[in-house]
Amino acid sequence: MSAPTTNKKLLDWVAEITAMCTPDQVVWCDGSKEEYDRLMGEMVASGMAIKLNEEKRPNSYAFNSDPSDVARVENRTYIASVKEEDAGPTNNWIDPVELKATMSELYKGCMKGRTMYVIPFSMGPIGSPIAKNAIEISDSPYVVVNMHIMARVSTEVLRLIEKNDDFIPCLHSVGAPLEPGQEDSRWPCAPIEKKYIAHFPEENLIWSYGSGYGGNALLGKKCLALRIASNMARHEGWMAEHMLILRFTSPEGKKYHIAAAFPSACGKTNLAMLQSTVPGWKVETIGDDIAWMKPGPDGRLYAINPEAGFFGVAPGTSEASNPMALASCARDAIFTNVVVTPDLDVWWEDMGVECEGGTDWKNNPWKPGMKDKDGNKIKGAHPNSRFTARAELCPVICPDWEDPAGVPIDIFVFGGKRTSVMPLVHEAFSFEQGIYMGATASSEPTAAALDVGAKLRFDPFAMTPFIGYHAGDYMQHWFDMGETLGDKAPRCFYVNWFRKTDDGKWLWPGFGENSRVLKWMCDRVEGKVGARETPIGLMPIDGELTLDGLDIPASDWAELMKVDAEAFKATLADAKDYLAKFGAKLPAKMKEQMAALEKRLEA
Ligand code: OXD
Ligand code: MN
Repeated sequence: MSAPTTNKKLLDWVAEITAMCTPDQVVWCDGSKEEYDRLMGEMVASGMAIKLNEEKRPNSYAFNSDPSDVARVENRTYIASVKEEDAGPTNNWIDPVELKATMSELYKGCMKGRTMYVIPFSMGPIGSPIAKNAIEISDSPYVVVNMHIMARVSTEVLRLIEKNDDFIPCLHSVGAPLEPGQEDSRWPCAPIEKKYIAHFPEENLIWSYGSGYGGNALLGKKCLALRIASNMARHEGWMAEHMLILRFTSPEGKKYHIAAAFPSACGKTNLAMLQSTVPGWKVETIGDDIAWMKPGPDGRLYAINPEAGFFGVAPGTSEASNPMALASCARDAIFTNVVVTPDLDVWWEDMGVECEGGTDWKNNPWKPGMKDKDGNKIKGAHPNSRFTARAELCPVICPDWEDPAGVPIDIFVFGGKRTSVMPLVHEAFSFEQGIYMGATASSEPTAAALDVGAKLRFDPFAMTPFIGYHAGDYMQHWFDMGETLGDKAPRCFYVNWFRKTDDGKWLWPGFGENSRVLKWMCDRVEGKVGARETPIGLMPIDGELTLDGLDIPASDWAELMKVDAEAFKATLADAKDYLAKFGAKLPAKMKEQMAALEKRLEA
């Protein structure tokens, strides 16, 4: 196939990788439907993909991964900056020369017997001033079809690369060369000790080897849009964050844009697609995972969703928890590691519908309630099984979610999962205190008995595995952005949907009712409601966060809004311990925030 571009930099790179990886053939992708259908047809024929029931799940396919290749591999993920101190304490580091030598050995001949796909893609609407052009080279047709949904794959990107002579190179191989006559496995991949997810921040280069799953292989997502982009953003004066973006519109038509960061398992996708219970107010989704934000000409912060699809966790997604996510994958979707039912539809745990059985994620016959030899229940779907769904199919997608200029962010929300201590909502006194809130976002260790008494798990800005440089410098970048934005900076709030009574009952109904909390935030921005000052921040005045129609006893509300200074002192002590690991790179402003909080808690 002749190359559909004249860009020398790109042609040279493709030639270099072809010579190193020695694929049987090179295919340049164009992102067309014809390409998608052809690759899916080939994967169905090879047994890698299952075509689902056209009536029930039109144009959709299911895949099962190798049981060893089911999630992001953080302990095999590297930031290979020239200096170790630039990777910081939250990243694994290897010297880039050494890592390139190791990986070049692995890449040598690694695509033998396979096709090498060259995938031109844009993160963000093609041509947007906030978007980035990139090329992923991959020997996985599964990666190509997923990239069709998750990014904008198009030959238009080649035209932009020709114009700007600039792209981010992303190299991926499943790391499983085929000898002549050797039968392929259903899901080729390399053993864990040969997997590498490598980032070279000084070169804006990504090299991934050995895994075909999710963020390890769809390199536009975590590798480019977060790790590499966060590093580019700090040098270029913008922000790449692990945040959902939503629009919340009042009955009068006033639009508020909210970006929110939560660690995993805190309902980020659910909040992005929330069905508001506040009369007349509606939520529209702009993104469910990543926000790229740049100051606009008016000095406000404008956000785009760099992705084009959702790579959502399937288990727990139901009509009750997130009907909009279910609707997004009603057709044209890819499912990985779920149950395939005898009528060729999909099922997963907590989908809210009965299942008589089918083929489980390990490709074995499966029935609900089945137990393994030790008496443990066998799950049909892997807990990290996923749907890949086109954002445009989400019934509540915002009509201008692809506006290249982005949307102006009014509100930042941070949060974590705490069954005690942290109230339902509080607002920062200032943007700088908001940064402290984001930097100390934390969850309790899981309820396992072994964890009782263990310290909080901190996940600053839900970015721990995704900051592509030193996390102390990353916090400083937040303060620098605060200075740039001045009084145009978004207002900052911290929420906790997960408070429980001493006897284990949820204090807050959550889900759609969370819209009441969002409405209070918008009322604060609008200056429509006051707030009471507490040592930790500003909190709702009783009656101003509407509870109409909810059956919440006054005592539960008091508990949800309680600020226990002693308990907060313990949380602050944990935060100090955690932040100590950033050493000299911990911003002075962070220390100021801690000292000020300590003083308010003592008062
Ligand atoms: C994701 C994650 O898959 O954050 O989005 O792990
Ligand atoms: Mn994520």
